[in-house]
Amino acid sequence: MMKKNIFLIGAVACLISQAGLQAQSQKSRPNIIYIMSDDHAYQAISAYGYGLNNTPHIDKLAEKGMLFNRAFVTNSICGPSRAVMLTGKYSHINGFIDNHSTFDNKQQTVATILHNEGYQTAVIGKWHLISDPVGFDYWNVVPGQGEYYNPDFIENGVRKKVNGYVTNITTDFAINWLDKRDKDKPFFMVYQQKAPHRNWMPEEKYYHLFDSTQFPVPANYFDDYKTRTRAAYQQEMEIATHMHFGYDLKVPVDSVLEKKTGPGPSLQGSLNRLTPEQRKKWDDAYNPIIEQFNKAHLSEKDLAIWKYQRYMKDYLRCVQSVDDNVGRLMDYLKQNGLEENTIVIYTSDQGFYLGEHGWFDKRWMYEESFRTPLIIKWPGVTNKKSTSNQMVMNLDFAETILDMAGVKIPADMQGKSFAPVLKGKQKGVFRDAVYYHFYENQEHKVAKQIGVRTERYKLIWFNENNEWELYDLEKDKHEMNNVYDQPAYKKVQEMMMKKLKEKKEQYKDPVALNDPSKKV
Ligand code: SGN
Ligand code: CA
Repeated sequence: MMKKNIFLIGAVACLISQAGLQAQSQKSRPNIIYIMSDDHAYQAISAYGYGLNNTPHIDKLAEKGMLFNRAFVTNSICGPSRAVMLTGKYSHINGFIDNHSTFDNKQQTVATILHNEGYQTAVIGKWHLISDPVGFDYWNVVPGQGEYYNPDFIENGVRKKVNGYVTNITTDFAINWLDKRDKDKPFFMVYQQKAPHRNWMPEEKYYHLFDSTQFPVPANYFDDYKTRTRAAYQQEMEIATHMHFGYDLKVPVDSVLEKKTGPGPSLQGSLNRLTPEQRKKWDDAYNPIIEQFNKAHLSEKDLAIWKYQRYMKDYLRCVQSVDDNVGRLMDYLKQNGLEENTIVIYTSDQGFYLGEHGWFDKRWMYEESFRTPLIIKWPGVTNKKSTSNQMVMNLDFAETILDMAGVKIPADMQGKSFAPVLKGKQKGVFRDAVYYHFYENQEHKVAKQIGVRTERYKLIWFNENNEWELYDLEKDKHEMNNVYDQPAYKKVQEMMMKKLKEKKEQYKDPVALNDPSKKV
């Protein structure tokens, strides 16, 4: 009897301590906030050192963590990038190849895995994958691209209009969810801003930020695309030629000027969402700009520069609200004792052109759109103020997140965890080359392209045109001089061709690589 009792007491004690251990390990598992803004160029984060604007809150993440100088996307456009991040698989495997695809939401994602592992999961803000989010306990997303003012949100399937400015509202929802969550479980929150995506409608309080700023015009703003292939001449993403006066620049003009660019999409739909009070403030801010413009009668070159300045002001004003809201979210963590056990990742769905090559938008394998900002704060693990030049990809995000959460990475994911880089324990090169495949030649007429980048070189095949470009990034970091077929680069070209084939095979891309000697 005595023996039996001791046994029972022992068994109960053991169960209690096991439960205790489990609870403890649940608690000690890190929370993860994945922040992804839409079209946020690394040039527009002050921690990257371009001197265009000040983003103190995003910079603070870099001060407390690691900033990546070479983070790349596999396919530089919204939906595809999001699908890659969720699945850890290239577009040809996860099935979401361009913005016209629909995400197969029955497939494995980082969210479903973490959810099954006991994490509370939420996605808030931009989604853009067409099918409903799966794997999230809570979702509250904007339909499609979303609107800046008084936007619609779909909360767990129910659509409603919410008053206010989208960047702030997204954060309100995020904080609200954090507040109401089950505090005994770790959380994974995907917080995705619509800003600073086109049509760049700033928040009222920033209507006059940068009023007196003249942004430096990039040295290759008037790029003539000499040495480049047909793709560079076919695109429709030049600030000077393809931006629309009313829609993009907020200055509706007379027919003569608009004839050149076409009237473009209307801003009216977005303006109609404004309340009379909001509309008055908008008009008070933009009418003087319209008046000044109409008086100025700018020459063609001055007009191109004026457009650049106009674009930069509104784009960077939208970024300012993004930064403020990163600050709000970080304040919440601090005030609620979550700062030390929450990993914060800041990134964008791709990079963006701020006038380089004369462009806005993304899509190309050139650095500005191929690269994306990436800053990770992993308290107690990542050294403060550290930077990394290792080549990492959005293909690695799911794997890295799982690794940081202490969860096994499924073998069918195609990237790899760069946690060793974050821990300062990476020995040697993390990855020798990055493989790229862009499929969508529609809006902005950017040719389809496939390519590979190593530490020093980049080879791009424009598959529809069957034309090639090769860059020596050490000598030509702005990719102005295509050296493909130049005798001095014969060996490099061969090496890069081999690399392209190797990577295409490694990632099981079914595309057939054509014979480079055959011109279309
Ligand atoms: C919209 C924009 C394009 C932009 C795509 C894709 N046009 O269609 O300029 O390239 O989104 O952006 S707009 O007239 O609707 O503003 S993405 O970030 O969603 O991929
Ligand atoms: Ca985007």
